Amino acid sequence: MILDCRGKSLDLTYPQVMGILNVTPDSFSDGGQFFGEDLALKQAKQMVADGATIVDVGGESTRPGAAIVTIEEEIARVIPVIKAIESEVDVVISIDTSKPEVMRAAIAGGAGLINDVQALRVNGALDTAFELNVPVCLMHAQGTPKTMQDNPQYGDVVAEVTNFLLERVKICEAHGINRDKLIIDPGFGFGKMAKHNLRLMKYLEKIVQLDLPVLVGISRKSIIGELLNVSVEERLAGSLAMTSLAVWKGAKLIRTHDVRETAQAVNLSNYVMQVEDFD
Ligand code: 8Y7
Repeated sequence: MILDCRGKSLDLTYPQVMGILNVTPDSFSDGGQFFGEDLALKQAKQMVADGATIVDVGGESTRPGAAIVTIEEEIARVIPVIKAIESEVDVVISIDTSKPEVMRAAIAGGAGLINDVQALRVNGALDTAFELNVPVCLMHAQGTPKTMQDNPQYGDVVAEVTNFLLERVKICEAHGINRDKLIIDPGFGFGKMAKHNLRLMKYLEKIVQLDLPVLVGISRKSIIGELLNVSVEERLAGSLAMTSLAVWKGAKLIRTHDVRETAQAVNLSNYVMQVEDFD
């Protein structure tokens, strides 16, 4: 399956690695480290050298309790970075935003994919995504970043997340967005307790069975810290373990801070999956 990202094609026959490039001064695990154009460009180049085929540029922190960012501020943060990457690096640029205005500016600046943790639920986002005609990742989230981890409740988390994604896919299609433009994501950590995240991973094939490419973002997330009792700097091994499971279950995109190590885990998992039983 080939995704057309505004002239750059993304081959999802094999799982691909999406590198995280936060251009926020307050990001959760790399707070401010890559704030600024030069550092961002350097980081993007390194991620591509390490095996990323997508760079996910985000200017609004989605961590619980993060400050609200205005449209103007978000555009001012991400557009110079997107333009710099577009002119110097051969990679699909993804824009991590829920704001239609930021989507427009980012795609005009050279991004080829929209990563929306709100699954196009913000006013005007559906129409904007249709007009821009680029692939969109629809992610499940319960609640808003500010309060989502307070006390998330589910009956059957796998069924509820699956139904939500199915519903968003139908709404996108009703708005003219072609199915071949859609990626789906269970949204690990977005309004989910450890037990919900674990269940979603165990039954990830239920989401894969919707027959759309599945993206998984679990890199350094608090579920790993909670279950292994490790700080954010010590979550790489746990993140890689979860990556291998996700790939084994059929995920086609892995979003990560640690591209080199994740690409190795993805490749090795993929080697196992490629084994022919009679050779
Ligand atoms: C995800 C994401 C974040 C994820 C997708 C973090 C922007 C929190 N997580 N996008 N964004 N999926 N598609 O810890 O899981 O990276 S932000």
